[in-house]
Amino acid sequence: MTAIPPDKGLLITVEGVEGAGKTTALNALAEHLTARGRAPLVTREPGGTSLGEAVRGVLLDHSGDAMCGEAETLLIFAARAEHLDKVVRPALARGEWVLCDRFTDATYAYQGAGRRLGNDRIAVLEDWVQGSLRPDLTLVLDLPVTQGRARAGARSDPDRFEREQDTFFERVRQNYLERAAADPERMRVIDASADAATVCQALRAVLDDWVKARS
Ligand code: T5A
Repeated sequence: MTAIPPDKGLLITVEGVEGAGKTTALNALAEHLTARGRAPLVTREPGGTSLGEAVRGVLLDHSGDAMCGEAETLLIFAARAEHLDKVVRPALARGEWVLCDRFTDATYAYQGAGRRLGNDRIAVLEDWVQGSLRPDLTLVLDLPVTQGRARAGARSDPDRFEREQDTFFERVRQNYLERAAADPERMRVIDASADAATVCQALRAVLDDWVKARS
């Protein structure tokens, strides 16, 4: 295991099905890192730039015609290319730690598995848009689909993804778990079914252990 040089930028991503508690987790992790003198740049996908936020609006909007999976995937990678160019790569080059709410593992899970486009086509776009850039650490918040949907379901107007069937989200969840099992060094699965305080405590512990192992 290679030690992290003190001035190295790091990309840490948080993933999970709908209502897994990513936003809650990100806030807790940002606070935790800030208290340790490592205030991260917090951002999200799709989004993080003006173009990315506009694309996010298109992706989440449920009022238009149904969008095909290929168009959806290309829009996500267009937003990602802009995000990497304008926000993520410059921050990493400055030696900052970037905490990102979803990244390409979400594309494998939602478009590759959920939309059934398969991993291979996502991998081609990942290589093209990202080159060799991959997250250093990915925290996957895992919980049963029905529990996550119950948490997110309090919203009055579900977005285009939230309108999908449970079977779609089961494929999403399965893909996250399979990818994490195949890459345990980078991807850590956290049981997100407990109360928020317990989940945040578990996340802080995983992050601290991960950093400590590389110091
Ligand atoms: N997408 C994204 C793709 O399809 N492909 C991609 O490549 C990418 C990058 C938007 C959508 O984009 C899709 C996937 C998404 O559908 P998003 O905004 O990250 O992405 O998606 P959401 O999952 O919809 O984000 P949410 O804000 O709904 O969920 P969070 O952030 O996981 O959950 P959070 O923290 O807002 O919590 C939800 C509710 O649960 C409570 C919170 O207080 C809140 O009310 N809560 C808990 N309750 C009990 N116990 C806990 N442990 C709790 N943690 C949080």
